[in-house]
Amino acid sequence: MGVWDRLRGRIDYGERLHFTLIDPEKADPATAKDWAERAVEAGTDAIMVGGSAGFTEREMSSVVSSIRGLGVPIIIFPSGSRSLVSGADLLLFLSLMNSRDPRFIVGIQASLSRRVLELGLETVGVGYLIVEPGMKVGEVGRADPIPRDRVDLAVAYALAAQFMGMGAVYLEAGSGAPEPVPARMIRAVSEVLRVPLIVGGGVRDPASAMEAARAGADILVTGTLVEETGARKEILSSVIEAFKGD
Ligand code: 1GP
Repeated sequence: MGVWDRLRGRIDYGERLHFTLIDPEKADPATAKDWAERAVEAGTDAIMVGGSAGFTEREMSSVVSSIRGLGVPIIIFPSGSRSLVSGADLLLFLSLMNSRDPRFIVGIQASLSRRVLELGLETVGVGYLIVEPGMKVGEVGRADPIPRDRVDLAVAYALAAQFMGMGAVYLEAGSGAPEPVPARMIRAVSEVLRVPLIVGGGVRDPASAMEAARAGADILVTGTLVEETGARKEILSSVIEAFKGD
C-alpha cells in the first residue's frame, strides 16, 4: 500500500490529519530537523517540504535528508523543478486549477513528469485552489483567487477536480494569509467532496484550527506557525489538538 493510500485510509476511518510545512528557504537542514522533530512530538502526521521558489535543489535535498527517520511521511510540496529530489515519500502533484496561465494548470507538470518517473516518486493528483487573498503563491501562480464570498465557485472547482480524478482538493488562502479560508467555504466544499479536503494558509491558533475541523477539513497544513514560534511544542500541540480533537 502506498503512502497516500495509508493517509487516505486513516481519513476514511474518521481521523483528521495535520501536516507541517517547512520551507527550505527559511530553514537550514539543522533547523528543519529540529522543527520537524518537535512537530512530530506535537502530533503532526507528515512533514511537507517546499513552498517558495527561493531555494536550490541541493538545499531542498539536504532538508529532505535531514528529516528522514522521524516516523512520518515526507511530502514534497512542489514549486518547480528544484523541488524534485529523491528521499521523499510522496509528491503532491498539484494543478493550480484557477490560474490564468495554463503552465500552472498542466504545462509545468508535463515538463517535469519524466523526472518524477525517473525519481520513482509516489504521486497524488491534487486540485490546488487559491482562495483570496492568495498571497505570494496566488501572484506567482497567476491565479484568479476565488473571492471569499464565492462559495459556489469553490464548490464548482472542487467538483471539477474530483470528476477529473484528483486524489484530493486543497483550499489555499496563501502562506501567511491574515485570515484562513472561510469556514462556510470549507463546509460547502466538504459536503460535496468524496476525496480528502486539504486546507491551509493563515491558520495560527487553536480557534481557527477547530473551526476548519468543524467545517469539514480532513487535513490542515500549517507553515508560518512553526516558523513564527520557532516550533514551540506547546503552541504546535494546542493547534494540532484543536484540529484533531473535536
Ligand atoms: C501554505 O497552506 C500553507 O501553502 C500554509 O500556510 O504558512 O499560513 O500556515 P501558513
